[in-house]
Amino acid sequence: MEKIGNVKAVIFDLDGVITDTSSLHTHAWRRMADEENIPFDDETADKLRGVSRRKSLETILKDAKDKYNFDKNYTQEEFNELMERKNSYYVQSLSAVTPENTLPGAKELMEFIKSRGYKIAVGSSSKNAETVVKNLKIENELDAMVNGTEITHSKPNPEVFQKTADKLGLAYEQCVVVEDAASGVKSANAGGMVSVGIGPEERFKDNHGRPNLRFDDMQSFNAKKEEIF
Ligand code: B16
Ligand code: MG
Repeated sequence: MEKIGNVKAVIFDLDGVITDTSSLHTHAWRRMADEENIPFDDETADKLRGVSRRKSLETILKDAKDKYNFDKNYTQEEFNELMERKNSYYVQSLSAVTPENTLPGAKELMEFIKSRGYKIAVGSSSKNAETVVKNLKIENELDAMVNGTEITHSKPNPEVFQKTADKLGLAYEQCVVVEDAASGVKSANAGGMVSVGIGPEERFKDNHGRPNLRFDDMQSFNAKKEEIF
């Protein structure tokens, strides 16, 4: 495996890369959807990786209509209440997140990358990213972080990662982005960064979402660290 070029920092996505809060997002959406009798299947859940809260609910309702003829129209106020309800369930579940909840290989990989002199950062679409990072007790390890409250355009727009590179004081091509979402890999590619996709090959089959490197999970990425960094 080739070394990763002339890069100076690694920007990690949070949900699905450092920790498995993506399953907590899914549980929270499912709880709200069940209460509302909105059909919500696993294929739709997978599309929500890296996608903003608003865009996630739009996707759930569109899929429910297209796949299951669910045809209820919500007012803007009702739509907002559904988003808030999901968020309250998600925030409740975050109290159970501890340092034990880092994905296998993630902490070791971050420590190794730091020890090799690279900067490390987090770029997340989540407005709750600070709470997650605090609960995982990794905030002191990070050289920079950008969360969902600091961006106007969510992934696949490159804003989140470009802002992170700006905070690090680095050019975009000096940064590697590690992402579990197709939308996040697109965002890194569009931003001129090196992209690493975490997840099955089928997830990244769309041309713009094709990562420079791909691993099935963080443990496999960690196993190759000495060859790459
Ligand atoms: P919130 P990431 C993303 O985080 C999640 O993957 C996505 O499922 C979620 O909808 C989004 O954050 C917004 O989260 O509702 O907490 O603002 O993968 O970019 O770290
Ligand atoms: Mg993610």
